[in-house]
Amino acid sequence: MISRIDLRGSLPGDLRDVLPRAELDVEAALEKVRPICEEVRHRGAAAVRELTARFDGVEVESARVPAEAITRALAELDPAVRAALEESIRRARLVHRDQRRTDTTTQVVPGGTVTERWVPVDRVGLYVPGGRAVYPSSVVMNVVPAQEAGVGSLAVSSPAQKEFGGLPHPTILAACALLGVDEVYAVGGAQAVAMFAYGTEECRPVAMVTGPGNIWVAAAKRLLKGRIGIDSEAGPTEIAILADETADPAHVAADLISQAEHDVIAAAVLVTTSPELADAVEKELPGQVAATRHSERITEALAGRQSGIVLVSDVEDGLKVVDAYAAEHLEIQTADAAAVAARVRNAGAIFIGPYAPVSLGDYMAGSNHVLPTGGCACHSSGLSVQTFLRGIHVVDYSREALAGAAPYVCALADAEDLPAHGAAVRARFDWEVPS
Ligand code: HSO
Ligand code: ZN
Repeated sequence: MISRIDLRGSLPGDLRDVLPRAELDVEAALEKVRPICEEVRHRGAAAVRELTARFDGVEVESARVPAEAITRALAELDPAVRAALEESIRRARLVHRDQRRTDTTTQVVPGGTVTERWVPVDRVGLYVPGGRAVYPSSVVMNVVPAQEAGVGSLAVSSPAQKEFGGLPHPTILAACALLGVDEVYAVGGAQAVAMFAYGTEECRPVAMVTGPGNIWVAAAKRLLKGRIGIDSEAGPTEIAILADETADPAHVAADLISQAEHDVIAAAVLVTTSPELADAVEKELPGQVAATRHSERITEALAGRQSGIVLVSDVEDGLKVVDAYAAEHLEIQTADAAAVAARVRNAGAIFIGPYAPVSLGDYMAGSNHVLPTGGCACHSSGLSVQTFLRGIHVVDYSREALAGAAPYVCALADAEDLPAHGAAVRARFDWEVPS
């Protein structure tokens, strides 16, 4: 059901070559997505409507979801789901509120200061997928940091669903209502990203698009990046678990299965120092998989070459392996888990010990579940308030402070053969500053 890689003994030079990982070829989708974006750019709302009819099989008069539909979706939401979403929002707000930045002012020299002023992005478009994966929790995880950052204008777009009369999925609408988002569009795929980037008669252009999506959405974001800011590209979800003999195999198996549930290309990787645990987890998997609803999808994900059990000699080597893998989610289920976790360098999020499964983080820990995948955790972080802020450097120098800097500016400008740079400084002193 799941393959094994034995790395006991010495570790290979480049661990990334031997570790399981799926690849998503976004590049190949770019050419298909380009004409779609061009259509929206040149023909606006009419093109969006036609593309919705073509790709989603729904004729809609307007892409904008009426306010009554959003209110109705909330009124009809299952009370248990409503309570859970409210609690998820509350916890996420607590964490993200604490991420707010305060401006810093540094006095570089007397009379010369640099302030870093944090300014939220003015307007953000959030894409919410609507196919097999309808995740109101992802609406929470995108909207909360944007709101806590102070983003003034937030629009959501999610595919028009035939079975819901051309509206996005009602749980998505209800989540928007709970979060106070009233600008929602029933548009999916690349055309949604293009609508946000270029704007249409119905939707003002945004400065930034975030949110997960399929390969077409990822390709459109890559194509339009620069015109708009984007979050990092979301690939298939991943869980890595670093465990020793103290871990409970039933928990380890359940956690691997929980993320394999997302997709046939989701990755579940166990890195363990204990062959006995590896055996026990392998024994657990079939029964647990058989007992769950999406067993087919999970079986394919676990059997895929992106998943596996990696045996290592000790926790030291285990840390090297998980750092090389740089998982989106990393659970540490070892003795002294907090101390081991503190030594991890690369992971989107770390879950410590037996009572912090990834599914807690998916919904209710307060942490964000939009995290770097595909090894990007070695250079990027998950979504946070910071994602929606820009740090503007504000430079304030007096005449005296500039006079002190002038010779240095001139020397470096000359060294770079840019004498006009130096001249711009000297002009302020009637050439009294020596060059
Ligand atoms: N594990 C996913 C997020 C999610 N799980 C949404 C359930 N719903 C990526 O972090
Ligand atoms: Zn999940």
